[in-house]
Amino acid sequence: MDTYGTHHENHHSGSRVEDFRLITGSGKFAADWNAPGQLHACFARSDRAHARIVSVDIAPALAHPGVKAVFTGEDAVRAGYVNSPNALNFPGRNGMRALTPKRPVLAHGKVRFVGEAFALVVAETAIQAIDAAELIVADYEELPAIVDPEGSLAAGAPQLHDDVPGNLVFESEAGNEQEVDAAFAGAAHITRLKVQVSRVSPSPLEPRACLVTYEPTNGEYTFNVCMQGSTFLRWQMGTYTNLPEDKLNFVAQDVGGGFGQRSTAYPEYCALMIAAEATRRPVKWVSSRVESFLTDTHGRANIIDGALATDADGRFLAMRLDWINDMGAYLSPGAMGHIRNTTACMTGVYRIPALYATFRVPLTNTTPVSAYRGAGRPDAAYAVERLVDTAAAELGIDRVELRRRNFIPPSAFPYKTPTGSVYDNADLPGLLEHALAFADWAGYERRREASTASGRLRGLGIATWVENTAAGRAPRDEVELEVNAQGIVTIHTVSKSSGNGHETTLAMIVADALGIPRERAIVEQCAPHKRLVGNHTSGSRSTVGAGSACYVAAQELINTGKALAALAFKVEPSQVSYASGEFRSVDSPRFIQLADLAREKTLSVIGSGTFGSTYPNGCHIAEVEIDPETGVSEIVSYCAVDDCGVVINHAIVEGQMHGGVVQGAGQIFGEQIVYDRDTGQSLTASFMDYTMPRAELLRELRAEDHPTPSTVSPLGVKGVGESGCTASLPALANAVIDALRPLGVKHLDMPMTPSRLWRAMRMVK
Ligand code: MCN
Repeated sequence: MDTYGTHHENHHSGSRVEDFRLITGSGKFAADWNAPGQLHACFARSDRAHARIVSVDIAPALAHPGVKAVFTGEDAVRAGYVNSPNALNFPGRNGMRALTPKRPVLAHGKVRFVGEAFALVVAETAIQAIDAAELIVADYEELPAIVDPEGSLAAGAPQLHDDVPGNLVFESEAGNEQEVDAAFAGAAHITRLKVQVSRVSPSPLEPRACLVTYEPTNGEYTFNVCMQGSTFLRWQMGTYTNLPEDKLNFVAQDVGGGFGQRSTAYPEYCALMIAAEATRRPVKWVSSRVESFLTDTHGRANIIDGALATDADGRFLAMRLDWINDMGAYLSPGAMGHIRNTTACMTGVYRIPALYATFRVPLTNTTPVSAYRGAGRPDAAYAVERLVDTAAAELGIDRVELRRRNFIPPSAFPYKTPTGSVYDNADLPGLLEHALAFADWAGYERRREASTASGRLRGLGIATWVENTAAGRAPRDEVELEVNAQGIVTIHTVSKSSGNGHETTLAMIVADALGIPRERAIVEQCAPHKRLVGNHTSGSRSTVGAGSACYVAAQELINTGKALAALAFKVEPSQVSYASGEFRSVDSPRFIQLADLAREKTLSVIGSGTFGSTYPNGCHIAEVEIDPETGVSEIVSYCAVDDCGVVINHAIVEGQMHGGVVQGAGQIFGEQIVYDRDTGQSLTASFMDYTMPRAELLRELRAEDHPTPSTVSPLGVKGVGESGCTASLPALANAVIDALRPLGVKHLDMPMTPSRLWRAMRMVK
């Protein structure tokens, strides 16, 4: 019942149609695109965190062999490429509108973080461009830098932008303050916990790259770029450059990881446009890994001060969360998730009658922060689930029992949260029991004793979570189906895979709906000549949005086909039936195949719909062992039971979960971007210093489904692409703290590195 479709068992075999290409080195990534006559670009970047630019000497670079041109902030300002797009387009506290400081695509007047580009060199070869960029010297008047978001809000902090007083770009609130105050006043117990969700670098395998071609005859620009879809990028780039969106074309084939970081209109792309237009030559730029660390948007970077009020029986009465969302030196469109997504599910899977949250969004002299897989949801789940575990410890109530007591009951769905979200469907008590049995919760004590006997501390962690998926900026999702004379159905979608598996799953949805073999359905993503309305791939929305539109389009195709077949059969459309690629007349043996309808010209239909948000949820249970002598921890068991509604492809869903959980584990145990507090220099700008998770971090993930079909999608699907991150941050942190609690440790901030654990174990002794 929970498995999608029954027609083609090979769909569930685990292979993805894109995999052969990707694992045999036949993929085509952004840097693989070349255009005749192309120039190569390199950016000169700030080595100061905060400084006034007194002058920039480009003469030595211009004199360098092979250099064609050099551009600076003045060119960016002259082009008018200064309106960095922002998606915080809703009113904040007291009607406040987000302040969006200008960001010339090459820094002008001031630099505000280490790595900010202030000049662009284009040359005949990449090496010439790199060598010449090193010759560019900026004369700076250095200014004090602030890298700490709380410090940035303090009186007397260095000011980044003249038009952002107090470095505060936005302040907003959610919920009801009075209700919460009243509930806190009458509470039997109040649990307080302040947590940090560290700043991390999403680090896709493929470094950022872009080739821009300018066509002077019509003023159009074509970008070969790593992206998560063209519609969002086109809107952002149009805003940045003031150019009509129809002048901007995006072409990509394979994308080596997106994770939210490939959805942003980076200033570099617009600077390349200036160069391509000026030189009348295509311009190509491929970033280095150090540039990725310094200039690709970072993720998370939130500080959350929480309090949970309970009655004498441990029932949750109210929750208060105060958020500080560090956005780095400029506001990027991804900032929206940090407020919208966190608000959508802030009370988690619990019936908490009253909620009040405040957000302050400061700027700091650091790399801009944007969406990273989960985009606020892991942060919210982490804050809530750490609070719940802390409350259980303080109240002396078993943490499973405390959760069970406060779950939203199945009868309450669809459930409206205090912030107005409507959770479509979930079976939280059933999910919990499923996970407890799957992870052998009852047998834990034996395993802990065995660990103790071998001199290791063991911890058991649980997280029950829910997140919103499938919201989107576009008013609807459109998918076009084209049938050719061979009966091949091409699925045109504006959603774009960056590893998520669209070519397999969208084809499965259409093939299954049409009852044809999967091989006869082919996915074409972001075809430049198709200007369909729809959303890019983010917010774990492609299956709900594009996938549901695929289903609608297939129905549309069947209906159109029935009308055409009826004409041929000289009957009413209602007298035509359809199955497995064939239209039959009910009262004669005549039939027409799908391919026959496209003999003379391609048959095409558009399916569209606005489906809304769905709310996947789950229960993850992790066990860790910690070596008290070294502080090294090991994940010895990880069980995930999830409800992403109807599952289209189990292998992909499990892969998505695996990837997300490992990214969460990476953040809990090692990943963190660190800045020097005095100079604002990044101390983690390479994989020598930034601890990417290795395969050994999570040796095995055991996963099972506990589906409740979504009611917003005709397929019953919910998103899954980010759930692993949302679940694993709290599950793993709770496991580590559980191991250390007997020693008196109540909380530790991530990353829970060996040295931090080792020190914590000694401090409390
Ligand atoms: N799926 C399914 N059944 C469901 C739900 C999903 O079979 N009920 C399948 C889908 O069809 C799709 C995959 O699972 O192949 C993820 O689907 P979905 O949850 O709809 O998410 P998206 O396709 O929109 O992917 C976006 C999501 C996000 S927001 C980030 S960030 C992320 C992620 O996916 N970035 C990724 N997973 C990633 N995986 C890889 N390899 N690379 C990234 O950059």
